Amino acid sequence: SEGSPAGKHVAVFAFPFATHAAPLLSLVQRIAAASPATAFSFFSTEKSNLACFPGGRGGEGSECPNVMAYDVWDGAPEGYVPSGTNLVEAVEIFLRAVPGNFESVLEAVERERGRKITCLLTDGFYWFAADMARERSVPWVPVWTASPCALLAHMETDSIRQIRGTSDMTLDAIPGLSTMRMMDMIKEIFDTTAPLPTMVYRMGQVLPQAAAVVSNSFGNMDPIVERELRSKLRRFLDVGPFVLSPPPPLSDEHGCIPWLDQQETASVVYVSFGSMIRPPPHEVTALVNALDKAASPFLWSYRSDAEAEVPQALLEKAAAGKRGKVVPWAPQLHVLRHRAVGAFVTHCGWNSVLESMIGGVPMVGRPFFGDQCMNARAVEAGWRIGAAVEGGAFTEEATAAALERVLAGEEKEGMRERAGALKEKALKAVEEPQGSSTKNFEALVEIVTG
Ligand code: U2F
Repeated sequence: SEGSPAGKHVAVFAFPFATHAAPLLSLVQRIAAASPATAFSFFSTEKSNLACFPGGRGGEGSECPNVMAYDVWDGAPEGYVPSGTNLVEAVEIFLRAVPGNFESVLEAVERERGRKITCLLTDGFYWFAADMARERSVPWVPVWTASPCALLAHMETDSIRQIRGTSDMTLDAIPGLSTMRMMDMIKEIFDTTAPLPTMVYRMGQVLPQAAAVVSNSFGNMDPIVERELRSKLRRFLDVGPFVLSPPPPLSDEHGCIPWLDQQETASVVYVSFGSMIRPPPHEVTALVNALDKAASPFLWSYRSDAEAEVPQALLEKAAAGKRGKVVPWAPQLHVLRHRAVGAFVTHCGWNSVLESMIGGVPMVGRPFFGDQCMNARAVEAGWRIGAAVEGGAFTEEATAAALERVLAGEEKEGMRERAGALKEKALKAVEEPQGSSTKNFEALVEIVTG
């Protein structure tokens, strides 16, 4: 046990899928560094903890000695073999085990560390933490990892469900979402039965009980959305972009940066679809042809696996004329901050959108699921720092048109200027002592450890 039972003890509940646990842990490590006397217990599944804590379990001798990792059950019955890459199935199995899996380990950890918990810091999804925190009379602080406009949509689900209209009708009646069309809404909002949609619905209902909701965004990024969230939540603390505090060290095993060094300023199209998505082959072909037509050099982070090799056409085009480079993984933040990059073809995952803003790079959006459609719409019609591919999928014509708008058309200068302005705002928010993210982080540390 770690001495004084009066000492502070923060329990952290991670969501062990997609890009959720790692950003939460990096935030926790920052809070832990600011409050060395507070104990932090980080709960996730064994698989997720192995990825997050490559050097062991944290604790004594690690970078953050006051953060320790603990495994919770992933919900899979003994001998269960996951059916390949079906993420939804794994999530649904996990959701059947909450909150019991967290509760049982939490009680054991409180005994082991000799301290009752004094705060519950969780992934934003975990609606059940509202009750757990109330029963223990401790503050609940959920962390939202996607876009603020998606968070607002979850909180406005009841109103959105009542709207009747065509798919291209805008949500004028809902402040903060008036540039969004019905077709941009997160599909889960309209599903009242499946486990994931049920989870985000409950979340939207209980978030107003939280002591504060933390967001991976920065002040004045989306003023009306922020105003609405402030009016609905007890505290809305935007402390992002998380990735700038501190920025990751450059690791460039495929030589992306030296290759970019040889390219002209704002000439290269960077292509990536995040950590989970691989567009279907016919869309890859359409994008390859559109890039060819634009005659732009390109850097493509192509996720392939045993079933889907990198398409031959892509490799040939890349080799011909040395105009393209295809890599399995790129140091994305550093790539987007490189002067040679002129556009980003993206699925509009929230981290990618933020990183593009940090680089001041306009986007071509091809969203796939979840919050991505809202993000793509905000990029095109809200911030006006990019173009969505018409029709919602890569065809040669629609992709060439979107690339043209971003790289050569008359809107190009305006897009670059607005992207540059957002970049300045993001950097000021985190880098300056009076920046909004700096101040909000101080407030967060006080709520969590004070
Ligand atoms: C889910 O998003 P993803 O994880 O699929 O995509 P992003 O939010 O854009 O995050 C991808 C991260 O991976 C990094 C990149 C981002 O930080 O810099 N990366 C890289 O470093 N190198 C590469 O070659 C490719 C990617 C979900 F699908 C979204 O809808 C949500 O918005 C998001 C946040 O909850 O999670």
